[in-house]
Amino acid sequence: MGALVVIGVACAWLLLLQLAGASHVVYKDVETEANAANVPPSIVDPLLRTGFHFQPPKNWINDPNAPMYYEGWYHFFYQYNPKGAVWGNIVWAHSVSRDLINWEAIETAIEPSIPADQYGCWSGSATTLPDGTPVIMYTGINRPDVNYQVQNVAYPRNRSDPMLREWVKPEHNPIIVPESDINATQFRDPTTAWLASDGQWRLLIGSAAGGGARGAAFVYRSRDFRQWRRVPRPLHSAATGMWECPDFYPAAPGRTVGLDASSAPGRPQVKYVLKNSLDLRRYDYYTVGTYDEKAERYVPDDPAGDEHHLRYDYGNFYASKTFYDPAKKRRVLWGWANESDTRADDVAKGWAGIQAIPRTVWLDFGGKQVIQWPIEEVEALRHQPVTLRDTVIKRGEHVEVTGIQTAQADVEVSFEVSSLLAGAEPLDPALAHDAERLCGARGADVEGGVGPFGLWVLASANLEERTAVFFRVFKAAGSDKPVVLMCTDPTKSSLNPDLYLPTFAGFVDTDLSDGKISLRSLIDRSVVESFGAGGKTCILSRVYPSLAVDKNAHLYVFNNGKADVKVTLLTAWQMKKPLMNGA
Ligand code: DQQ
Repeated sequence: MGALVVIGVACAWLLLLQLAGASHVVYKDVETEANAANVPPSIVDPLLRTGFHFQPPKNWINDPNAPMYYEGWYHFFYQYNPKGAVWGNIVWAHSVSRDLINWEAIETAIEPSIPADQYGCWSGSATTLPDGTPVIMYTGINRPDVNYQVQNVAYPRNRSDPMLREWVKPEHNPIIVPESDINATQFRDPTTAWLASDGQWRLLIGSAAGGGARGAAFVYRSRDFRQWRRVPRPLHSAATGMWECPDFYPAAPGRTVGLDASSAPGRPQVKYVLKNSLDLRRYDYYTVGTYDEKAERYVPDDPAGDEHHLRYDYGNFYASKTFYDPAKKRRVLWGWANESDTRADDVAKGWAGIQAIPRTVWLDFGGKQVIQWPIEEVEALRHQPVTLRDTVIKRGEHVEVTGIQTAQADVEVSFEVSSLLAGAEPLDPALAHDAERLCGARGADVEGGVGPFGLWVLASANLEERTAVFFRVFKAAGSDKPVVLMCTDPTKSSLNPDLYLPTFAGFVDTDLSDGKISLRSLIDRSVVESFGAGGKTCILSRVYPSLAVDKNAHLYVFNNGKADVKVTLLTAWQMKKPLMNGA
């Protein structure tokens, strides 16, 4: 049987090669091209293309790079393949905006051009020097055979151009090279630098230690932004595997006002967030803790934090990066959301990857976790609001929200639940720490006590297709605190059987003491980006409906729990399309 399969595959290859030869077409990647022919029509439907999420007109994008504010303009750079819809040929594409929502694409900022980056210009960050000059530090690949990584800088050619169109790489690049005890293929993604109390710069580089077993953020120190020295011990390290794209920033618990990284060292009451993008799992994890400047160490408040794995987003969100926005005194988070269909689909679509809506981030009152909320500017896209008020949804019922098109919408809803603990289903101790498995086992259609209740978005008229975003309340043995789970269940989001449709879930840190919980979902054709309990738990999910497209997309509130749920207020807006890089 196995042999037959092998022979079959070999024959198919030969046939494809013959076909390629016969038509005198040279296919670089025969398999990809062949698979592209089998792509179901719905995937390539331009009506599944997102509209108000950041993206270029075509091709592949990944990590956000060096977001910054300069002379009245927001600058956003990103990893981009100018030649296709798969990862490769990476350059730094560059867009500018006045409001983080309407974007204009300008010249490529950084592309391979010097020995220190000739095989790749990978991720990095921007730092504003005391005289106002922005400087970019990024990872360059300088060897063809292996991904040998060094760090380079680039400066604007003309500081009086607020668009910062041209970037110059000084002769002294690379400015940081891996020492012999560092694995040079795991040494990348420099953070924004900050000025410590001793007047010297610090920055972090993502890496691995212990033969790759530990993730590590190495600290580098400099007086002049030119000569950098590594501090022997990493700022922090944990047994998780390689850390990509570290991010490290100060925040004052309970204050939505952001802090510039250079203004905070040594200030009392300031906590720090350390984020890493975990290469092994492709998720962004963070801890909250203390930065001990003298010891050059970061200590998470929760000693088990590195394993507990708080995530910015429990869905499809990676390689994120924050920046301090001096214009609005806030810290803003960008994150990349990859597609979740196949590589062949991406080739057929001609595009792959979007950025999540930028989020304002701050620390909750207790300093335990990051709270995230879509930047206020996105609200300028809202129009035609419709509302639902004081509507009780009984066991097994659903209510449609009508009056607007909801394929591109912003929905805010407040729920009220009664008989909390009495009605809640028991929490299986085996799943008590695994939100994703719990949600997989107790999905949107499995009746519970309190919940599942929430939204069906991108739903078809007869509900054959629907993506559920919902809460479910559990009662843990021996505890009088409810355990609240938030999930996105896309298992019914498309009739197309070949899609990768993972269920995403996270716990919500709330005791539901007033019985109230809120949900906001930004729906943009093939993305559903949701914020539970005012931004305590966030889930971004990519879905590709085949029926619930454009005018055929519906929105419902549902309750599959035994206990009644009241929608105290739901407001849904249609979303206008912003200027999006000419797309
Ligand atoms: N993507 C970049 C790397 C980074 C990874 C390359 C994370 O610099 O580590 O495109 O997605």
